[in-house]
Amino acid sequence: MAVREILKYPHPLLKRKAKPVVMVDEGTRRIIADMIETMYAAPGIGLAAPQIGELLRIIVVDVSVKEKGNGLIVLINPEIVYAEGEIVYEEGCLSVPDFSIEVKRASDVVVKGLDREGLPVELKASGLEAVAIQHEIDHLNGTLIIDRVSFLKRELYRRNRKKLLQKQT
Ligand code: QAP
Ligand code: CO
Repeated sequence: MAVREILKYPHPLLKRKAKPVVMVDEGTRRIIADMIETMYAAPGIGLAAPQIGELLRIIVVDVSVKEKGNGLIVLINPEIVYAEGEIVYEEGCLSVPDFSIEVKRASDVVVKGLDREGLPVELKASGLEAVAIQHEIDHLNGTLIIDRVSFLKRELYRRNRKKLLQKQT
């Protein structure tokens, strides 16, 4: 396992639609192991494969505060099959540092996909966990929270990040 570099906005890969995993094999499990390690190292509560440069439909989520690994969700080819309710949460993203925005999403979801063995799974999530799953599925479709603000605000953020990066080097 390895902590991988997290791609940051405006990296072009983050805008692309990730491809479904056709076979869950050792390579897939290796990517998942790296995603988990990278998420905990950050630390973050969710990560999508494109954030580490893998254009595949895989997400990991762990919103549990203590007992690392206890609330871990790994989903391959995740699909929301049922959604209800509303929740507004101030979201951040490891790929969009120093930015947050209130997003309205479903408060309760049922999501299906494959587990690390390639077996079908279906799970229910609510609250923060439901928010995290929807946020990570957005990544698989090339959508970031920064895409939810106006063009002008996005350009301002981009310009400030560029300046900051130049100062660091
Ligand atoms: C996605 O986000 C998410 O800007 C996961 O300086 C967000 O783990 C799911 C993070 C909101 C549910 C609700 C962001 C850490 C972590 C930052 C994250 C930062 C440090 C974000
Ligand atoms: Co994110």
